[in-house]
Amino acid sequence: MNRPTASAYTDHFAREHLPPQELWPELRFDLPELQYPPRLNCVPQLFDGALAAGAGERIAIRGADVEWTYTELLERIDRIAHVLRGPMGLEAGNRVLLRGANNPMMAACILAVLKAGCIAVPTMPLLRARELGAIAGKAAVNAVLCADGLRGEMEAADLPPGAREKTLWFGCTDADAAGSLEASMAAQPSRYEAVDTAADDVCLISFTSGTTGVPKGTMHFHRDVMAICDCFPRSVLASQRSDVFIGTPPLAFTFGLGGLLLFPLRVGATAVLLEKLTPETLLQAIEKHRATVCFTAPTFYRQMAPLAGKYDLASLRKTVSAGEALPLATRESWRQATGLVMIDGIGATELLHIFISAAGEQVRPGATGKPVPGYQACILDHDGRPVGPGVIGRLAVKGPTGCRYLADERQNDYVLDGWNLTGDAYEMDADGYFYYRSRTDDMIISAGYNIAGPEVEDALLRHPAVAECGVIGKPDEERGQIVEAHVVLKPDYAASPELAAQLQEFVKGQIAPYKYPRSVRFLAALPRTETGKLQRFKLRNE
Ligand code: 3UK
Repeated sequence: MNRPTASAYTDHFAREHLPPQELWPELRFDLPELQYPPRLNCVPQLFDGALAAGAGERIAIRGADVEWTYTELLERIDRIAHVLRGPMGLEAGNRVLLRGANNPMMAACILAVLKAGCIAVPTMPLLRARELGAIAGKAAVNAVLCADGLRGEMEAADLPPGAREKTLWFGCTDADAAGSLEASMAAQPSRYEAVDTAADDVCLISFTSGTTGVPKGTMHFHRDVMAICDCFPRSVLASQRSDVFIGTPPLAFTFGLGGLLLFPLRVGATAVLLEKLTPETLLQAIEKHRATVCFTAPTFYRQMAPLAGKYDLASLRKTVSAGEALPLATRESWRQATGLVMIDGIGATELLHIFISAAGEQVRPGATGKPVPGYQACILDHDGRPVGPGVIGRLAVKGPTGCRYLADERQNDYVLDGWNLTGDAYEMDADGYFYYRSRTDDMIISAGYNIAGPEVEDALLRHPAVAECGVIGKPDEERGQIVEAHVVLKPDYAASPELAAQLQEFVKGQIAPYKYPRSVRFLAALPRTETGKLQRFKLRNE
């Protein structure tokens, strides 16, 4: 399966910029459902199941003010594909930068790019011109499809030659405006035959949300898109046609792309795509759309828990938390508020989606779970040797998807002996459950003790005054590092040295006293990425 098949592309940029094969992780296709044919375009494949089962008239996507059936979504995708390969003049293998919030048109654009044999480069709505320019340059994009409302930063970004002329805008208030995608679509046929791509033709270049450093582009094949749909959602989530998916992660983040678009389509379910959700409006939307499956980050669940009682959430069956470690305190408050056992799952842009998780009776509180069927995981020590239960080490994973950076030296750091090293410090128990401890780089070493920041955070989160917190190691002459807590208080509490002392005492009562935060700082908000990740380096650099 590792040997490339004949590409459908005439523009060979992607294959030419894959890392050399010997630097790839080992790819494993250990389940019957992972045996894909050598030629595969993921878009018709995604729709196949739904349409064969007569789902054409079922609702595929709902936005704030539109709803499309499967047939209507397909027609949009096909018209956009014609625009790309017709009037825009793109060739197979070209890269298309996509920029939009979570809404039905953004979804249709992404799928159209893949169906047309081009490569999608989705970007997050909050990115600025400089960041967009860096991504556009690195992926050498040939064209742009951008939401009209996000025009400003896009127009200010540097683009490779030719891409500016091949830019179309969607969602313009005046549908006949110059450069309107919808206007171009109207003049195109409603049926498009998918380009017959190789299963291992690159279809997606996803840039890591990265909490530090220059963004890395991860390259994924048509086959990989199918593989993520056939792993986690099948075995752990057990999604079905009657499901209504909702949540917050951007479609430009693979957590959102899978959870809010690919997974629902694969089973003929409904995807609800909404922009600018807050904990309160997400709860409202769950009630309104009778959502059954929710995807969001731990902090969202933590903020939704105290509000949940105000809404009718009876439709909700499964809630998935990913992107960051799920504190046990958050798992518990969510359970108390809703009766639901949270599905925690660790995923990574490099592996496209979730690879360790557990649901229902399989959940072991405090653990992320076990490898999702199709994936294997183990813990490696400093020298790359596997360690047994009870020892903290480096998480190593392999399965049908894996890391292939676009022209990036850091490929050497992510792959070791065929394993993907995610950069997380984990520990396994005797039953094969995996426990997150911290990011490898974030382990705090204080006076010779190893302290995992998230454990201290979990303790602090149990105090009634604490809304959110981030714990880091602060350089200290005597101890090397000391534990420092950055705390956001709930609205009714005021920062004071007394409260700081109370929090310190509180932590000492919850976990081994040497782990308590010797320094406590109060902040109005924590620095986070658009994907909901705490930016610890910003706390460290303050
Ligand atoms: C951290 C977690 C503990 C972990 C992602 C689901 O987050 C995603 O991708 P990114 O590339 O970040 C990967 C890193 O995030 N992480 C994610 N989930 C968990 N840590 N518990 C978790 N449940 O450090 C990992 O290495 O932004 C998540 C699906 C797709 C994704 N891309």
